[in-house]
Amino acid sequence: MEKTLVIVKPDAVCRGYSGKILGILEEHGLKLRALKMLQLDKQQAQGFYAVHKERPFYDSLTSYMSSGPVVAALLEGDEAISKVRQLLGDTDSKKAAPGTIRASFGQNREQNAIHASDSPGSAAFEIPFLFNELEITDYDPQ
Ligand code: FUP
Repeated sequence: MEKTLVIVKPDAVCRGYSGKILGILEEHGLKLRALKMLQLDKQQAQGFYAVHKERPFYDSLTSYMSSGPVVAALLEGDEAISKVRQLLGDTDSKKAAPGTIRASFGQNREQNAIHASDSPGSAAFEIPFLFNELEITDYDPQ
């Protein structure tokens, strides 16, 4: 079983889509292991997206990600990383295939409703960035 980190971004939280988005992920067999709502400050957003620090969109992205509340979730499942990325759709919500989460709930390339780890390496960085061991549960799915 693989773990992945998703963040429902401020645009989707503020428009009331957090529950719907988490519901879609659960319906597709992803098991919720940890969940929390928080607001990142600019420095925390910069740390989370440090991999993009040389990119032209870094300042705007990290300002946006610290502009409002987010919902972070640790999900587990068979091939969870690629499965969730498929459910997300293209980075740019306007180009994402109909039915994908970003097409349904996002608005553009930056305000694209949801982040998800894109590799085992990024999941290994992102999960402990947002959750400590006490916040991660385990249970048998019914
Ligand atoms: P993704 O893995 O689909 O989230 O996309 P990327 O890793 O390419 O980009 C990271 C974040 O930067 C995305 F959520 C969207 C944002 N971004 C921009 O705001 N502008 C760009 O030109 C490219 C990405």
